[in-house]
Amino acid sequence: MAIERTFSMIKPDATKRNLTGKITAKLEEAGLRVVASKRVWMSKAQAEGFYAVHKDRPFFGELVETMTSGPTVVQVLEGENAILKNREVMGATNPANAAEGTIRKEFAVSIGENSVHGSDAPETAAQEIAYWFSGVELVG
Ligand code: DAT
Ligand code: MG
Repeated sequence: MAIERTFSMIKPDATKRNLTGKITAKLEEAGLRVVASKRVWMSKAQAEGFYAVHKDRPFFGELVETMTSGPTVVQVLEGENAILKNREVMGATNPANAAEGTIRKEFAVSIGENSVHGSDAPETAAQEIAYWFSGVELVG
């Protein structure tokens, strides 16, 4: 399996509870390397643009409100099979369905406040990395 890069975000519900270090440790323990990281308090326009794929979903307003309610930490992760590996470490979208040992099982509050985001495919990973980072910010 090739070395991949994926986009990860530690959401406001988690930064507010000071969980950035614990969540990053879980990603690193899974073999993912943080090659870029910064703290961003998203504007409404940035959140709407980032989650544009969900704009017609009933939860979109709540999603944008939640994502702009505090700082996030946006990261690029690198490793073998990084996209799938990150999704595995994150756990299911709804923490009630998340497997033991996953970030969402351990830390998420609800389906809307589920602590982390992770790209779901190579195309979205490339788009999401480019949305938040320029090439010179990626330090492998
Ligand atoms: P994931 O974050 O696991 O990729 P997704 O892409 O389906 O999940 O949805 C994006 C985010 O939108 C999700 O992390 C939390 C929010 N969300 C999804 N379904 C929701 C729902 N039924 N109610 C409230 N928020 C929801
Ligand atoms: Mg998604």
